[in-house]
Amino acid sequence: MAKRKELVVVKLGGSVITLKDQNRLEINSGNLERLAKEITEAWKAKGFSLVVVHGAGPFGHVPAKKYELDKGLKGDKQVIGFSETHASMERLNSRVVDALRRKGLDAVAFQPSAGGILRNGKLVKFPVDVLENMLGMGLVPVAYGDVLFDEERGVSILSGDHLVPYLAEKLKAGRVILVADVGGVYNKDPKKNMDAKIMKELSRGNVHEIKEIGSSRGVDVTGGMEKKLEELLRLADVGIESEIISGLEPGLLKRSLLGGKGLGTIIKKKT
Ligand code: ATP
Ligand code: IP8
Repeated sequence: MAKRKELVVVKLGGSVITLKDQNRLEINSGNLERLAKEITEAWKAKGFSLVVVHGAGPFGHVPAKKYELDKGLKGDKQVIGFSETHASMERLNSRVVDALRRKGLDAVAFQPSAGGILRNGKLVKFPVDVLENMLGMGLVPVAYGDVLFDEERGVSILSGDHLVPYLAEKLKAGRVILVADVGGVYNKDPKKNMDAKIMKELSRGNVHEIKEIGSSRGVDVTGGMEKKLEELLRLADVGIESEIISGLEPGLLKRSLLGGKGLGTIIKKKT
């Protein structure tokens, strides 16, 4: 099998590809189509290996909250909720896969709950060997935040923000890019504070300069921007840098995929 090229892991945030802010169970098809086009154009121009992970927006966060899936298995309610939440995420996933395939990428749906296991919300098992084989063939696996079996809690939510650094580390990614509905991490929530300032670089050395960090306006059971940053700081600890950029600004993801840096917030190891 052909040796794979440098791996890029991209997360398409639920805040960009759905109407998360408005809590409406709808896809932002304008954003999704544009980002799918940018990804495909960059992939054709540069020829990297690629794993796409997407977030949930209301497709996952709303049913997960309704059935309290983030609180573990307590009864039949969570079993119904598991099925309902996963089905909703599959609907979103098939739209993402379709968008990428229509643009010309050989994208393939990758269901995290089929092979992943959590322990207290952290991945302890994931079929990375299957992903390796797919990447070796030139396929583009498209995974997502999902409901998983949890060895301690019965069920838990796997956030795309946890899956991205896990895969980046296991598959030794060269680049990790996350798109959100904001330009990066700010010192305060930019949606609530007009004077919020972007942090161009973040590490454990200056993270204390952030005055306010939280979630989006929409329902969110996985901790929003705060959890995202926590996960990416952990990834930086093992030497893998990442960048959060805006998915709303046309062309930015393509530039980033083509090697552009400093387009949002870089999360790196403390020097
Ligand atoms: P999903 O989890 O559905 O994939 P996402 O990863 O795209 O969503 P969120 O987790 O909703 O994105 O995080 C983005 C939101 O974080 C923004 O809409 C913004 O309002 C909010 N936020 C809160 N504090 C900050 C901050 N200090 N800097 C940047 N964004 C912040
Ligand atoms: O939006 C959450 O994934 P995220 C997944 O990447 C579910 O945090 C099912 C809520």
